Amino acid sequence: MALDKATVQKLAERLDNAETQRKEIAKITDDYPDLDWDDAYAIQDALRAIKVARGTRIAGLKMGLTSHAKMKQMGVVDPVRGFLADYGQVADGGECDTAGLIHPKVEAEIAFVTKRALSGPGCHIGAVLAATDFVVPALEVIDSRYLDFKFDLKSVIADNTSAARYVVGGNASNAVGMDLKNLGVVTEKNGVVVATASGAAVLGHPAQSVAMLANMLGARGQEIPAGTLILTGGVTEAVAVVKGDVINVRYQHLGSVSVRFV
Ligand code: 0L1
Ligand code: MG
Repeated sequence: MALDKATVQKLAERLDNAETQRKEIAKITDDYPDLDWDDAYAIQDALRAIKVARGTRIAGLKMGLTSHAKMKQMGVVDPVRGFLADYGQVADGGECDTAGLIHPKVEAEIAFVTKRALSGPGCHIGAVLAATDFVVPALEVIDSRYLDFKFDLKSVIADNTSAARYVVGGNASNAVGMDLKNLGVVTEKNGVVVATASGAAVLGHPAQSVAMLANMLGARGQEIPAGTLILTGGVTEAVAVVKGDVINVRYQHLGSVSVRFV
């Protein structure tokens, strides 16, 4: 690690303040260009600890930048992982208050819920499908705390991968027997189709994203616990939204999820 504990804590507090005060900040690597991967995840862990100490419950885990469309959009080359906070939940068909966000964007995601713990290294799609309780349609509202939504990979890891809000649909389906790779996804904004993709956009198969998460955690001696909700990453590039927009995402076989921005 390039950073000491006090600096990690200071940067986590800076990011937490940016989120709670809805203020864009310069990306962390502007001030700390030597930040390494361990530092980036240590800042994310410290950010999580700050929130938990304040009473936040961790509601799930997420993978980000798992599709080529997203990687290209953000100019990065590797997937990242983060956590979902309880206060980020928005009901399906509900309202998302833009007053609490800086520059929100929406991405359609396929979510998994585990029934058994998953650990790496060596976790693969087969192990993920065997340990999956069900899959559900979801969408994530991401909101970078960085100026103009611009960052590098290490800065965005520290910023909990831009996690902000999420909507999970209630139509649970068995992953076994479901062709998740060829499952079509259509995102509509204000009734107009703005993005389309299939499940394969996420690392070839969305279960591969869960396997990658288990392997990333396994490298740090951690696992995905049973009963964990996991967002596997946007299947398409993210769509910018403002107050008044309505997003509806339709998933072949899985149902749909929607949210209105107010
Ligand atoms: O969930 C995501 O794919 C977001 C990862 C972080 C990059 C971004 O903010 O687009
Ligand atoms: Mg996402």
